[in-house]
Amino acid sequence: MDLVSRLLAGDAAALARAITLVERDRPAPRDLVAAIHPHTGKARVIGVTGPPGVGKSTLVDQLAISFRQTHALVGVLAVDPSSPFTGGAILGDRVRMARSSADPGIFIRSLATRGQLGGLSQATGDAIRLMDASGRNPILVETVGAGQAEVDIMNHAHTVLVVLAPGMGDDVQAIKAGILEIGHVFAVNKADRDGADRTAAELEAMLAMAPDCGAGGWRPSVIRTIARDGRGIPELARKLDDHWDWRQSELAGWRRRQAAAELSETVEVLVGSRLREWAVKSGRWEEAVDAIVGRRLDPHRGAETLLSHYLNSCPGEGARSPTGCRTGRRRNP
Ligand SMILES: Nc1nc2c(ncn2[C@@H]2O[C@H](COP(=O)(O)OP(=O)(O)OP(=O)(O)O)[C@@H](O)[C@H]2O)c(=O)[nH]1
Ligand SMILES: [Mg+2]
Repeated sequence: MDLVSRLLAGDAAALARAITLVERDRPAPRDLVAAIHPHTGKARVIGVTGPPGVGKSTLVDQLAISFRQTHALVGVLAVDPSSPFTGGAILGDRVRMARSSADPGIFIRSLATRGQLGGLSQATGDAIRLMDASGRNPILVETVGAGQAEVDIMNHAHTVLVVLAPGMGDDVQAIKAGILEIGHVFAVNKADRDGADRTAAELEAMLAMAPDCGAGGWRPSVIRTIARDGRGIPELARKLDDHWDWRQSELAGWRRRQAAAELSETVEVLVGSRLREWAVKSGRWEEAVDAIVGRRLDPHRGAETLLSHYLNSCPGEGARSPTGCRTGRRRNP
């Protein structure tokens, strides 16, 4: 049986192999992604994010075990935008996801930065699709805070769980506003430590100030957990279920927003890389760099100039013959 059929049948080795392909090869192996796409859209995706070391992996381990009581196959994806190597992430998360690792019904995988950050979010989307097509549901996606990259990655999730812990140096206000805006459910983990009540109270106060999401809007709530011994996990799982139930009421809208965000990201990466490739091969890249260094051109005008040269000289065949198109047909005026 070929890779796609084995993957669709739920085979874990085929899934692992396919994820390696979408992680390693950017742009993604298009035939693979195209073949599985019709079989996706079934899984519930839960994003888990927050500052380093707050206990995200320990919490994901607990949640995965908890979901296994009602689901045959669960997926876990640990995405690390900060490290260029997968090794560390896999090792660390395997240790902290000890119980899940021992359960063959839970598929765990790490993804790390290969090249551009935008590429990582795309690879995350592809890895989620592969897990979805192979019957993993729900899929838990952990990512560690790195600004825009993590926000992009969390776009793939129906529900975003933000994890904080007491004693993270300062107080909740020190945390970037961006991370609070994307959260639907908040966990104050390490509730066994001093300061958990204060962290939770500050968080609740900040969330209370945030504008309501409108009629039928979802109000984020704060759950205290001790991931290390499982306390608070049933309450957290219930709150995640509540959000999933709420999400059903506007699932079609969410799907369109998610698809548009992913298409937009893909277009940016695709067009950017094609333009750069053409400019380098045609020598215009070096010309533009020289002009910027010589103060004859600013970077914005430089990019615009490259784009207009590209559009004028490459009638739809930029990728196939990046240099040959200079003598090719002119684009329709
Ligand atoms: N005291 C206490 N320690 C915890 C709790 N949950 C996790 N830890 C510990 O906190 C440390 C970090 O846990 P992880 O689950 O790896 O945290 P993480 O957020 O996934 O870390 P990164 O992925 O590296 O950002 C580990 O030593 C855990 O054992 C908890 O509820 N209480
Ligand atoms: Mg972790």
